Amino acid sequence: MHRVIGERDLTETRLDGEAARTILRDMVRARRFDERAIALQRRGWMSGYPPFRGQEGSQVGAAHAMAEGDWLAPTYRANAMLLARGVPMTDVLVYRRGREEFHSDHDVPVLPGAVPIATQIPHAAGVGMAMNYTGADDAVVCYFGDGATSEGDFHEGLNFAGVFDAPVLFFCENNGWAISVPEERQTASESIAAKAPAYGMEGVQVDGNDPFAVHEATALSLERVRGGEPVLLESLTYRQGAHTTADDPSRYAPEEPDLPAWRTADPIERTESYLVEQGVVDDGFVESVREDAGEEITAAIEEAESIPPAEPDDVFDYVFAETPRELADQREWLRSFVATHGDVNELDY
Ligand SMILES: Cc1ncc(C[n+]2csc(CCOP(=O)(O)OP(=O)(O)O)c2C)c(N)n1
Ligand SMILES: [Mg+2]
Repeated sequence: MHRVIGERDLTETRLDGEAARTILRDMVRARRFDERAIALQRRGWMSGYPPFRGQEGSQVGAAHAMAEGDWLAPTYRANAMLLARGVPMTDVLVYRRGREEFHSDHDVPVLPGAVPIATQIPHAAGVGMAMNYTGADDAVVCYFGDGATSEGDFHEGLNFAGVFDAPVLFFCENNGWAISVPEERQTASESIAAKAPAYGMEGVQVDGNDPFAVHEATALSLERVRGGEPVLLESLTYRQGAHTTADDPSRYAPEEPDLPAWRTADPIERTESYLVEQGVVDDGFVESVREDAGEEITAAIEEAESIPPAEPDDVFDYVFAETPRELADQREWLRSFVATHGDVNELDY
């Protein structure tokens, strides 16, 4: 029913030393971004941030297996994928500060990160169906978490994609948690990949902390997808940090999770030691990438600070063509709040 692609020797993949170095570089770059973003949130620079620490191998490995024209339908957690695809750091930061549009004019095909869980899954099926109508040879990678598989949208999206042969890779990053709900409470299925045959698809599991295995599994799946056969790929990894900066996992997550070590081990340390052993990188590689990434982030923060923050009124736009009465009333209320308090951040949620 499903294959497990475990620890991959580079020789078993289509990657050469240069490609492997790029993957490790993007993992380290993403980690540095994540660390700085958390620090920025702590000093009130943005209202909330969802860290992806521990998931870099899974996200970067998958991103590098995509072709240039492939669409990504991400969530709030997929920022390492966005960065590895080529979205500038400034754009990710500006989005986190409330602006819905990208600031730069990059041409990476990516939908806005979905915060309502699983809503991007039927969207991705629709994008894939549109590709079939236009005859495009592109594919869609739909990223979602383990928790999203309990939503009706998961069923609807996979069902449509299966019936209409939409070129979509359903990339489920199983990080062990949906906020405080552990994966064993998420489903009674033997795995998430095991659900695939119910939609007429192949289901695949991959060791999500091995970026080369993820790259290989994603590349193989995308070949099938481009032939009109959607795939459900489950990447097994672990959320090392909090759900968001508003969460305290010490209240529910055990210090020693009851999962195999390969699930919870650090993907960067593992990849670095493997590549050092293979003679593909030297000892100083990670440190020098960290330094460069630090400079890149500092410049991105400066640029983001020069962009005007979102207007509170923005949250009322873009949903309805004509604003309904209740929403108009709420907008009036918010406008008068801002007029008297000077700042929306004074709101007590
Ligand atoms: C429709 C909907 N219901 C509930 C929530 C609240 N919520 C935010 S994140 C989350 C858990 C999602 O878990 P998972 O899909 O595993 O993604 P992860 O956060 O682990 O990346 C929930 C329930 C939401 N955002 N949208
Ligand atoms: Mg999860």
